[in-house]
Amino acid sequence: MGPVTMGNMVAEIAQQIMTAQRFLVCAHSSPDGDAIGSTLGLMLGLEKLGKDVVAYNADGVPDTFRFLPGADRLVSDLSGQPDFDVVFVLDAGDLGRTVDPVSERAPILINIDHHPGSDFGNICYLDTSAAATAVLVLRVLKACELTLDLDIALPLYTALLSDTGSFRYANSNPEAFAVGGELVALGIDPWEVASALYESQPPERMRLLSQVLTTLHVSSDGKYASVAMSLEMLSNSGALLEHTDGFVNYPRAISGVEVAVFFRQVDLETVKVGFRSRGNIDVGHLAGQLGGGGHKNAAGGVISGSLESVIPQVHLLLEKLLN
Ligand SMILES: [Mn+2]
Repeated sequence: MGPVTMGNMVAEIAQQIMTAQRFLVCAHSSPDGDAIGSTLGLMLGLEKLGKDVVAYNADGVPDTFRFLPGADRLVSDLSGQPDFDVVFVLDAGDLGRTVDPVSERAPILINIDHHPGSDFGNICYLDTSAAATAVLVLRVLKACELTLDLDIALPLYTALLSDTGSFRYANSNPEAFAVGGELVALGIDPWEVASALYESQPPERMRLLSQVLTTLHVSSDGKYASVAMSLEMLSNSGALLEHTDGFVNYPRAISGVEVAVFFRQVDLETVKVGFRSRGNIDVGHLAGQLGGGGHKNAAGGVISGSLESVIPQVHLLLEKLLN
C-alpha cells in the first residue's frame, strides 16, 4: 500500500465522519494504553465535531487509565443501544477481540489498526509502520480539520507512550517523536502522564514483587535468568494476578541475559511459564515444545507439575537452547 492510497483512505474516513452523526468507538478487550487512549481520543475528537458518540470496551477502563478525560463515560455493555451510523474498531488486530458483535450495530465498519494482518471492515486503514493506533487516529482527526485541545491530546499521548514503552521500543520512529512533541505542545505535562502510568502502583504489587525477586536465578553463564511466584506469595501480599504484569522484565533487565523466564504457580500441579528473549533466540519454538505458543521474542505455556519440579525442567531446556 503506497502513501497515495493511505492519504486517500484518511480522506475517505474523514468523509464518512462528516456525513454521519451517530458513532460507536471501540477497541480490543483487555485494553492496553493504546486501545483505551485511541478510543477516548477519537470519542472526544468526534464530539468536538458535533457528533454523538458511544465509547465501548468489554472490560471497561483499567485503573491505570482512569485519569484520562472521558474515561468515566466509556461503557462496557451495549445492550439496548439504538443502531449507529458508523462503528470504529481501533487497535483490535481481529474483529472478535471487541467481544460485542459490533459489526451488526452499524452499516459501516471502519477498522483503524497497526497490527500486521488486520484485514476487516468496510474501510480498513492499516499502517503497520505506525508506532500506535493513536498516531493513525490523529491523522484522521487532522483530516477532519479539527482543532485539537488538551483533552483530546492527553489520551492520544498516553496511547503513544504506552505502545512505544515510553519511546524505548524499536517502533519509536520519527513520526512517534513528532506526534509526541506536537501533543506535548498542546499543554500535556509528561511527568503527570508517566507518573500515572508507571508510578501509581498499589503497595500490594510491590510487596509481591519483593518476594518474587528473592527467587532470582541467573544461569552460570549469565545467559538466562528467571523469577518465580508461588501461590503463597500471592496470598501473603494481597496482590491480584494482574499485578504480576511486567514481572518478567526484571530478569530480562540483567546485563547479558538473553532469555528471561517468569514462573507462576497456578495450583499445586500447574505452573504458567512466560518467556522473553532478545535478538535471534526463538522462545516461541521452545514454548511450542512445552505445548504453549507465542512469538519469537515473547511466548509462554502451561506445564503440569509442582513449582519445584517445573523450574529445573525448564532450566535444562534453556541450557540446551542457548548452548
Ligand atoms: Mn497498539
